[in-house]
Amino acid sequence: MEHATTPIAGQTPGTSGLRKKTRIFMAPHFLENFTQSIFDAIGGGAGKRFVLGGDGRFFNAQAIQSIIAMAQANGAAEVIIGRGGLLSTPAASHLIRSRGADGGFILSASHNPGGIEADFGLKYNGANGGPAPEAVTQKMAATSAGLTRYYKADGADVDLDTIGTTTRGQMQITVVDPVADYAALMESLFDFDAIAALFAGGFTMCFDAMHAVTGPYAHAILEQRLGARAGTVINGTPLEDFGGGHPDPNPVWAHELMARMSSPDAPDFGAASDGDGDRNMIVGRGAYVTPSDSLAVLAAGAHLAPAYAGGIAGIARSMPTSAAADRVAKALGVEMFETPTGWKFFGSLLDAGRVTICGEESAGTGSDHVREKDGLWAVLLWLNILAVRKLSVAELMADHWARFGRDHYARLDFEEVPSEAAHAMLADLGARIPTLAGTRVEGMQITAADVFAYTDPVDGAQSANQGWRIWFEGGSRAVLRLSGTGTQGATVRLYLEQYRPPDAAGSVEAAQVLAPLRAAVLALCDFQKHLGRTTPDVTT
Ligand code: G16
Repeated sequence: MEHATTPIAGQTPGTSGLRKKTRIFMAPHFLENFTQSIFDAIGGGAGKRFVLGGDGRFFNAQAIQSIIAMAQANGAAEVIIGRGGLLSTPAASHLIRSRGADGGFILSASHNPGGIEADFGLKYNGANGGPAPEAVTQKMAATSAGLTRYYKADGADVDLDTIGTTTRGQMQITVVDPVADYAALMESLFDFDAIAALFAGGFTMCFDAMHAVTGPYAHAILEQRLGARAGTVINGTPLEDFGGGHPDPNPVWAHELMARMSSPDAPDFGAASDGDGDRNMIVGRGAYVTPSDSLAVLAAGAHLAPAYAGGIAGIARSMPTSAAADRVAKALGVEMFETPTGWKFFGSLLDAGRVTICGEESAGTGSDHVREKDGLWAVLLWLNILAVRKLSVAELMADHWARFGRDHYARLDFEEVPSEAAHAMLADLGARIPTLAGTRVEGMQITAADVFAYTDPVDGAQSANQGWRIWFEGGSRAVLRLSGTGTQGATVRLYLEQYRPPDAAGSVEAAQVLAPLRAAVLALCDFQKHLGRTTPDVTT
């Protein structure tokens, strides 16, 4: 049935789909407008098959019912839905690929909080299982700006809790177990016997699912299949508001896990995942592993898992991610790529077989097994490597740094700052970028500065203005960019990085190594003048 509507401004998908306050998504016609823009941008839904699921946050089930009715009215042949409306982002990516679907609708605002006063999101992934490329998201934005009608069928809600197939009009509705296919994929990649033997030998672990979507996946894979002791998974029941927390796996938001990992009876290994299951955090007993280091360790040890035993084709990392993985690529003699922030930029490299492992400083790592980052995949590869090498996390990191040196790293987040102030600060910096090389700030010499632009080596697509980069004497680097995933005001991210070779004397904390660089950049950009503060909300 055709419904008349009026365009709603501001429906421009960001780094990872459209994220807004839940109440905005719940406003009359909003979800429908954006969903119709997706159908229009992909050339309509007629005869197509779609995967559909979300992270279980507030409004998930209602939104799924609306999208089912719209898929029917747009002529779709089938929708494949996770039972209860649940699918983690990597599991959805896998289902799109394994079932040969044309694409998928994933409902999540990722690591942002859930609830009627919190956040909601919708993104569309294409037939390769990955986030829609920029050309398609731009089409969605343009379409939504001029939309005058959408199509939505009438009818009763679909039963999402019973596995099986039903029909509605011309459309088949297939409800599947959200975990089964994904668990089988993981079993095909990793040495489950070696990991099971590790647990059987007394190895202990704590996995914090943060009341988000990975709970059922982690219970099934870690506890039931691999034999980790009961209670290994904490906060394992998905809740509409994630128990009131931010399902963001970093030391600030996963404080329950961090407290356990530094207690006298800490388990051997700790990990957490986010709202939709694509991000991960790795922590050993008293040893937090930065996402950039985790990417490097996984790339260096991937050959220990059956799926990667033949070696990896190459590695890709987002620009603000540290150069730790570059050193591994060099040692392995494989290609290394530096892409803009956003998993979608890895898609063409993965599809072309140029890279096998990808990762980002924002706690995402993954491989060519799907086209999304994958939190549990990273955890299982870590377990596989630990099971083979028989080292603790701290020992493995020490071994890695002794071989490659260490890229000290920190990300400082200034959240919910007034959008105009953030843009003014960065415009001011941008205007000075061409003349910065050779100048000094706070006693530190700037050696180069630019605005990052990227040309996709496979399809030639160009992306400009992807962040500001400043290099200082001694090889340190600072990067500034605006977050594309916030839902309130602007978030300024400042990334700091300094390499120390394996033979550098003494062990020094990252904060100490990075202090002069931090002071220089805060002064250079005048955070105090523009944002009224120099202290970040979160440092990871
Ligand atoms: C999303 C993308 C990631 C990207 C991150 C950046 O993550 O999927 O590829 O690294 O955004 O976030 P920001 O722009 O805030 O720095 P997620 O987990 O939110 O989907």
